[in-house]
Amino acid sequence: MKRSYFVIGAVVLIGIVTITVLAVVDAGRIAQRLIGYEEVPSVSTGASARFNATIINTVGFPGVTTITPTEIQWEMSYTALEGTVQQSHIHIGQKGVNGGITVFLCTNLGNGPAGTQPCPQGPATIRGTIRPEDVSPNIAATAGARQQGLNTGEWDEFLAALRAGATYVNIHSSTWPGGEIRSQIAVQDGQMAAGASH
Ligand SMILES: [Cu+2]
Repeated sequence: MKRSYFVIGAVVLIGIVTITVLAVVDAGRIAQRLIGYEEVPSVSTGASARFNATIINTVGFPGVTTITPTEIQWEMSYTALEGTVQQSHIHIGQKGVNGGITVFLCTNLGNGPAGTQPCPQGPATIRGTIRPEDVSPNIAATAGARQQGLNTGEWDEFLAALRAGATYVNIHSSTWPGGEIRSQIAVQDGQMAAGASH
C-alpha cells in the first residue's frame, strides 16, 4: 500500500517537473563587450570584459503549475583592469550618460545587498541570477536609480529599460571609482520570438 502511494507520488512529481521544464522559454539574449571608451568621459585602459546573459521566462499553466517570475542568468569575464577591481553593477542610463545603480553584480566594498558576491581580481569569471528582488534593492547605493523611477522590485520596468537600451554594465576600479570599463546593454530576441521552447 505504501509502495503504491510512493509510485503515484513519483509519477505526479515527474509530470509536474516535465511540464515545468517544457515551459522554460528563452526570452532574450545579451552579449556585450565592456571597454574604457564607453565610460563617461572615456577612459583609456587595456581592460575589457564580456557580459553574457539570458532572460528566462518560466511560464506556468493556469491551474496546473504556479507562474514563476522571469529571471536573468548572467556570466561576466574580465581581464587586465589597471586598477584594483572594486564593484560591478547594472546601471540605468542611456548611452553617454552616467546613471544610478540598479543591480549589484559583485562588490568588495560592503555596499551591496546581503549575499552580494565579492569581485575577484582579474582575470576572472563570475556568474549570477537576477530576480525581481535584485532590482534597486532598498539600500543607499541604489538611491540614484530609485530617483530615476526604477523602484525596488520593479521587474517589468527593469526589463523594459533593458530592452530600450537604457541600461549599462559597469566595472569600477580603484583607479577609476566611477567606472573603468562599460557597455550599454542590448537585448536580442530569444527563441520565444521564433515560437520555439525548450
Ligand atoms: Cu556601477
